[in-house]
Amino acid sequence: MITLPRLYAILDPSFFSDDDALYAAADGLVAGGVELLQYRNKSGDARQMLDHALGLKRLLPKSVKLIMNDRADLCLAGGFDGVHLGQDDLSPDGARKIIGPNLWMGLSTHNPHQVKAADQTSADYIAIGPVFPTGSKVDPHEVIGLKGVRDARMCTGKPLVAIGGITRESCRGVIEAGADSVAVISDLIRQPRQSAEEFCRILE
Ligand code: TZP
Ligand code: MG
Repeated sequence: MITLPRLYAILDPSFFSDDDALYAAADGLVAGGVELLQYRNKSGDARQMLDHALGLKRLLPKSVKLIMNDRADLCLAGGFDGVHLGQDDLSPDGARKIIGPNLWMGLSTHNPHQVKAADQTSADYIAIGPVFPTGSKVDPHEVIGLKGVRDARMCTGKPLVAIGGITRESCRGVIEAGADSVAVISDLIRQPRQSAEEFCRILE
């Protein structure tokens, strides 16, 4: 079983003005203590995604685990450490055929039924959310609240990542509800290094 750090940072290029700002944010996050970073790009094409992936890989220390959202092929091409799949992406079995037995695979879920199903797959961790309202996802699922995190915890022994609207203020309660890790986009954007440091301090 894998062990996840408490903070799982997600970097989405649509929140940054250009590539320099994206890489500066990545650098700041890692300086602030981030050890697990997902690259999530919902609007760029595959070529831009691979460019960013290779850029991040070159820039960041080897100790930082890099996860590619949605795309098992770009996970491999970018030399990433794992892939994160949604319910409408390649199936866990399909993605596993591409990435092999050793790279990490995460699976997004939104209710107990999906958590139980994900628990039966080769996913290394399960994400649950949105815990709170979020502005970072187009057409988000229904908010599940801390009760949704507690319910998900009852359905799996795999590492559980909570996502959606989680802030420095709310993160402690999310871990206390049973999550192993919190995935965050918005509350890391404005001051990546300082925010990451604060998350890490609060969650240590
Ligand atoms: N999946 C569920 S909520 C969400 C994703 C990708 C967005 C999380 O971003 P934020 O800004 O931390 O709410
Ligand atoms: Mg996806």
